[in-house]
Formats: sequence, C-alpha cells, structure tokens
Amino acid sequence: MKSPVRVVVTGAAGQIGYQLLFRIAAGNMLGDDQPVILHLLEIPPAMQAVQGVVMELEDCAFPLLQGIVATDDANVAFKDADYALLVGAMPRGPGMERSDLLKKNAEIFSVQGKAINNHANKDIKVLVVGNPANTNALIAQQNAPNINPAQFTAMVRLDHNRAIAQMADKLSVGTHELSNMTIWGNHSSTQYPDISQLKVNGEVVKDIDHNWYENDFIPTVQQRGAAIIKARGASSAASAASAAIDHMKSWALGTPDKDWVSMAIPSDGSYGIEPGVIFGYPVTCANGQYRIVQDIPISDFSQQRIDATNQELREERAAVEHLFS
Ligand code: NAX
Repeated sequence: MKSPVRVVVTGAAGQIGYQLLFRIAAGNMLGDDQPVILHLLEIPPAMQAVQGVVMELEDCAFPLLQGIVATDDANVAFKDADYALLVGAMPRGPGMERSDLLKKNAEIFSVQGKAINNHANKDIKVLVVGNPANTNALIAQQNAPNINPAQFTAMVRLDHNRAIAQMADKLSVGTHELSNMTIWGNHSSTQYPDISQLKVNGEVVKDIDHNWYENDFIPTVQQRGAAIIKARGASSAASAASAAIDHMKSWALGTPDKDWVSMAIPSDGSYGIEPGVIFGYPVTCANGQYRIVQDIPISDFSQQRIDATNQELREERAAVEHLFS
C-alpha cells in the first residue's frame, strides 16, 4: 500500500464539497491504491455542518480514508498538503458588481495562497473551482512565491465535459467516442469551446454547420450553468465535483494517448497569450506534469474568440493586481 497523501478541500460544507469529498475518499480521483487524509477547510459558521460531513465520511468506512482534519484555520488546513481543491468562495450577492465579487474573493485567495506557500508540500497540485476561478487561481499563485507557479490551475473541465456531452448528442455517439475537445480561456461566458480538432473514434469531425456551432452550440455550453440554476433552483454541484475529480485525475495519473483535456493554467506565450493570466488550454498530462498541446491551427474565428476571453482575463487581473504580494 502506498503512503497516504493529504488532500485539502475548501468550502467543505458547501454543495460541491459534499459531492466531492466522498468520491475522493472512495479513490475516484487518485486511484484505488492511493490512501488519502482529507483536510476540510471552512469558515467558522459552517464548522458545525462540517462535523456532520465528517461523521458521514466516517460512516462510509472507506478503506482508503486514513484520516480527517476539519478546521477553520488555513494554516492548519494546508499543512503538508499534496493536493488542494479550492472550492469555497464568496458568492455573488444581490446588487453586487463583478468587481466587488473579484475583490472579496481576492481577499480569500490571497490568504489561502500565503498559507499554501508557508505550509504545503512544495509539489502541491492546486485546482481552483471557486469563481471567478481563473483569477482566484492567479491570486493564490501570486501569494505563493515559493511554490512553482505551474502548480496553480483553475477548472474549465466542467465546460469541457459539457461541450463533449452536447457534441455526443448532436452526432448521436457515446461521449467515450469523442476526443480532442478544447476550452480556451476563462471559465465565464467568454470561454471558447473549440471543436475544430474534435474526433469521433479517431476521425476528425467535419461538416458541422457553422451557424449551428456559433449560434446554438457555443451559447449552450457557455450558458449551461445558468440553465441548470433555472431548472434546479441551485447551481450545478454534482457535475462540478465530477469535473474537479476529472481534472485532478488527469493531472495526477495522465491523459490517454492521442487525446487531451482542457485545463486553465498559467499562460506562457503559447498561442499568443502573454504570461500573466490563468488560461484554458488543451493539455496532455504524464508523470504528474501537464504540457500545452502546440501547433493547433487557429482560424480567424477562433482567434477572435481567444482574443475576447484573453481580454476579459487581463481586465480581471487589473482589478486585483494590487493584492499580489
Ligand atoms: P456553496 O455556497 O454551496 O458552498 C461554498 C462553501 O464555501 C460554503 O460552505 C462557505 O461557507 C465556504 N466558504 C466561503 N468562504 C470560505 C473560505 N474563506 N474558506 C473556506 N470555505 C469558505 O457553493 P458551491 O455550490 O459549493 O460552489 C462553490 C464555488 O464553485 C462557487 O464559487 C461557484 O461559483 C463555483 N463553481 C465553479 C465552477 C467551475 O466550473 N469552475 C462550476 C460550479 C460552481 O458554480
């Protein structure tokens, strides 16, 4: 048996946390030979609810779950952490401007970035789910100067999975038959789901009607979160947790041959995105490292979409830059 790894989940008493923790403890994220110690971080008013989650985790008697730490102190939560899923965030309240939301969350993620810097394992893999996810990841990264910046990522995998599901439906195939989907940019309504490289059973998909793609498919993927809120009366939680599991699993255990996944990662100049933002890219993963897929042809249409989402991320960055350490 391997030695256990420590996995932090923030917002552990929230909707996504509740869907996530049991799957991590069951081995869905890191494999059924990898024991875990779960670290649950919450704010003080939610600690009683966290105790209920802890009781339920205990009652599952998961063979891989070798310990639970529940705390409202980020310095305790990130101690020796190997993986962190930063889910807890300040929701947008009535009348709240996007800039206020950015600032409130910037405060949370700067504190957590510092705690990661000071207490976590230096190889920690960080996934930010809490919105605005890309910019929250940037803030955490900028507050952790002693951690490799590449270890800070944000989630666009839910968008990636949504795009695959929509295309599988359109093409009347199973999701497992599709590969090479890409989500570029921000996890927001400017994200760009790119099907130019999409394959069914290894064959490039051709003859997709551009009008349908631009005016039906792209808005459906971009607005899927809002459609779920309208239908369910609550935001997507199980699918978000499932995507977070997928993101970490791909990163830790690798991607299949001839396929890639979408991860928001620090831009490095690839595809003309200058360093300084956390940008959704197509990546392959092996040996716990990700690598951007290079040389994908970019059409004029794609370039416009990529530029728009890049622009939005630069504006988000400008609103919070003063919080960088
Ligand atoms: P909930 O409101 O159910 O849960 C959030 C939890 O975070 C609460 O229990 C709260 O007490 C806790 N929290 C707040 N501040 C904290 C802090 N400083 N430290 C630790 N915990 C803290 O929200 P939920 O539905 O679970 O969603 C969580 C976040 O995921 C939201 O920001 C949401 O917008 C975001 N999402 C991101 C998605 C993505 O694809 N990147 C998709 C799903 C989801 O909408």
